[in-house]
Amino acid sequence: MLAIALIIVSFTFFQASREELGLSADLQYRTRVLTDSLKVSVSPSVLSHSTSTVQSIVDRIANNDRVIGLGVYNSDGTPIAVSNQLPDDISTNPIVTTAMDTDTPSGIFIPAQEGRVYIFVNPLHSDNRVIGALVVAQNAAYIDTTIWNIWQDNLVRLFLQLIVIGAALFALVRWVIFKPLSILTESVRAARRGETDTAPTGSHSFLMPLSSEISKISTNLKQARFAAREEARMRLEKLDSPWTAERLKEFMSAYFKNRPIFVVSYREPYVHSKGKNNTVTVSVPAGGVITALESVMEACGGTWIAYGSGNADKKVVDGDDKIMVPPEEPKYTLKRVWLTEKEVAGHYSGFSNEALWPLCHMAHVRPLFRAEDWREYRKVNGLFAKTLLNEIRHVERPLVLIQDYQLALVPAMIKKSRPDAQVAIFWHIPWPSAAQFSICPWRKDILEGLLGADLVGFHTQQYCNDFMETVGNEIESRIDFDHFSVTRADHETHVKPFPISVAFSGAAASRPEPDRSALEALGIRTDFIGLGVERLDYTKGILERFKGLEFFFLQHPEYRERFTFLQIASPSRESIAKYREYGEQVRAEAERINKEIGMRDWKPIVLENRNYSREELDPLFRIANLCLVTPVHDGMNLVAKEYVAARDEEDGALILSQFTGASRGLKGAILINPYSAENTAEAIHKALTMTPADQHRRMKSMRNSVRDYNVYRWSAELIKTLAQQD
Ligand code: ADQ
Repeated sequence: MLAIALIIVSFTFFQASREELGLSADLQYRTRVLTDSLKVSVSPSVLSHSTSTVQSIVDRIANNDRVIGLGVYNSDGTPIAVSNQLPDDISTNPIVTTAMDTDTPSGIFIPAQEGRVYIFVNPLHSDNRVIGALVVAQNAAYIDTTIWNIWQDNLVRLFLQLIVIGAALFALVRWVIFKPLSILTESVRAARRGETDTAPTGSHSFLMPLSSEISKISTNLKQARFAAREEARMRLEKLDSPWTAERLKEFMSAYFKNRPIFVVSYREPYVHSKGKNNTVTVSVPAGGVITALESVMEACGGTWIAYGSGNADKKVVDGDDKIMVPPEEPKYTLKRVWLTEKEVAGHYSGFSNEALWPLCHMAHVRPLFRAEDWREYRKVNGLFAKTLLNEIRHVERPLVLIQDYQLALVPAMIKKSRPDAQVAIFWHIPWPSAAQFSICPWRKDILEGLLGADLVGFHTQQYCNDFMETVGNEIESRIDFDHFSVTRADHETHVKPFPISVAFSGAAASRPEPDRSALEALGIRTDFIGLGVERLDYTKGILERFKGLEFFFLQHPEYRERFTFLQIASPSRESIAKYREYGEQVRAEAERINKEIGMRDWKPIVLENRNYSREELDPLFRIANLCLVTPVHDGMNLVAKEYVAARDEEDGALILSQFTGASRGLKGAILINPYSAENTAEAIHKALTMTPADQHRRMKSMRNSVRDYNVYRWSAELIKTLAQQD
C-alpha cells in the first residue's frame, strides 16, 4: 500500500508540474499576443500625448475577465493611463524599468491576495526608440486551482484505492490464509494432545502440501502413541522396567477404569500474579510437593484443590473457582480455595510452619505452639475438607490424595462424611521420634486426623516406624507390625513408605551442550562449578554448607579462582521472623566469606536469592561439577535426585547429607554429616579430584536408582496401595 501510494503521488507530481508548465506557457503566449496588438493602437496616442485615447483603450481592454489591469507608462515610468485594478506599485517594479532599459518584453508571476498574477511588460516604440511601456496584469490563479484539483482528484482516488486494496488484503489474509492456518494449527494441537482421529481439514489449496505433511506426522504420532501404550500395557506388571508418564496413564486406566483422582494440598501448582500494564503472569512456586505431584496430575488428569495465593488468582478462575492447567497445555483442573490473611497467618505461618515444621525436623529450632494458630489450623483444614466434599459429591468411591502436614486433619473429616472415599495422606517431611512428638499439645487430634485416612505414606521406613511408635504411645488402638497397620473403631489405616522421586525415566536424550550464558551473566568463569538449590530454609543447612566451603578454601588455596559455588536460594515463608533472620544470616555469611577468601574479581560464593524456572535450572544442573545437598534434616530431598537425573553424561558428583531421606537410596553419593565443616570440605575435595571412572560408576548407580523408582512409580504404588484398602 505504501508503494502504491508512492507511485500515485509521484505520478500526480509529474502530471501537476506538466499541467502548470502548459498553462503558464499558454498564459504567457496569450498575453504577449494581446500586448503586441495593443501596442499598435496605443503607441501613436502616447507619442501625441493623447491621454484620453490611451485611457479609453485601457478601460475597454481592462474590462475583460482574465485581464486584471492594464497600464501605459511613459519612458520615465510615469503612468499615462492605468486601469483601477492594476497594483499601484507596479510602475516602480524593476521589471518595468528593466524591460524599457533593455527594450525586451518580459513577464513575471507575482503572488497576490486572490491567487497568483502574471505581469507582462512590453516596451512601446516610435522610430525604434522606446517611448514607454504597456503593462498587463493577467489573472493566473486558475493555474493554481487547476493544479490543486489535480492533486485533490488523485488523492481521493488514492484513498479509495487504498481502502479497496486494504479490504481485499484483509479478506485475503482472514479467509484464505489466517482461517486455514488456524484450522491447521488447531488440528496439529489436537493431534499432539492425541484428542482427534481426523487429519487436518479445511486447508486452502496452497496449504495442502503442508497440511498433508502434518497429517502424516499426526498419523505417525498416533501410531507411536499406540505403540507406547501397548508397550506400557505389556510392561505394567514388570516393575523392573522404567515407569513413564504413558505407563502411569495406562496403569490408571487399566486398574482404575479412569476413576478420577483428587489431590488436596495447601500450596498450588500455578500462581497467577498481576504483572505490568494489567497483564497476568503465571509462575510455578519452588517446592518438593508441587514438583512431584505436577508430573502425576499431568499424566492422569483429575482435580487439584489448593489455596489460591496469587494476587491475580481470582481474576482467572471461572465461576466455580476453577481453571485448567498447565496454562500452555491444560491437562487437569485446579480448584482454588480462598483464605483470609488471618487464616493464612494462623494456619500456614503459625501452626504449620512455626509448630509442626520445627517439631518434625531436628534442626534445633523450637516449635511455637499457640492456641490461636491451632484454632486457625483446624478451621482451614475444615475449609479444605468442605471444598473437597463438595467436589466429590457425585463421584462414587473417589480416590483422594491429601498432601502434607498442613492438612493433617482433613482425612478424618472426609471419611466421616464419605466413608466410601479412598483416602491417602502423604507426609512429605520427616516424622519425629515419639518422645519428640509428645511435646505437641494437640498431638492426639493430629494423630486422629491422620488415622482417618486409609493409607498414611512417608518417605522412609524409619518415619513409618516412628509414626507407629508415636501412635502406640498416644492413641488407644490395635497396632499390627506385621502389616504395618493401625485399627481404631473398626477403621484400619495402613502405614507405608513411598520414597518420592522425580520424573526421570532414563530416556537417552542426546541434548545439545548446556547454555553457559547464565553463568557468564553472574560473572562465573572458573573451571569448576559447585551448585546448591533450595528454598531459604534453616533445615536445608545452607549456613553449614558455607562453613564447609570456607574450610575447603582455607585447606586448599590452590582452588581459589578455580572453583566457584553457586547457591540458588529462593525466598520462602518470609512472613515468619525465623525465616527472615535466616535469609539475612545466609546473605551476611556469603558476604563475609567472599570478603575473606575472594580475590580480584573472583568470589568463592555467588548467591542468587530468587526462584529459578525449570528451564533455567536444567543447564546449571548439567554444568555443575558437583552438587552440594546438605540439609540438617530433610524428608527426602528432590534436588539431589534432580541433579542426578540431569547428568546425561553420567559424570559429576553429588555430596549428600546423611540426614536426608534421599541418602537411603542414592548409594553413589558422597555422604556427609553437614554439622562437620571438615567433613564437608573433605567431600568437596574428593568430588573435585574424583577420577572420571569413579564419577561414572557412582552416577550410573544413582541414575539407575532414580530411574527405577521415579515419581511415576511413586504415584502408581501409592494409588495402587490406596485402591487395595477396603
Ligand atoms: P522441600 O522442602 O521444598 O520439599 P525439596 O525436596 O528439595 O524440598 O524440593 C524442592 C523443590 O523445589 C525441588 O524441585 C527444587 O528444584 C525446587 N526449588 C528449590 N529451590 C528453588 C529455586 N530457588 N528455584 C527453583 N526451584 C527451586 C518437601 C520436603 C522434602 C521432600 C519434598 C517432596 O521437605 O523433604 O523431598 O517435599 O516430598
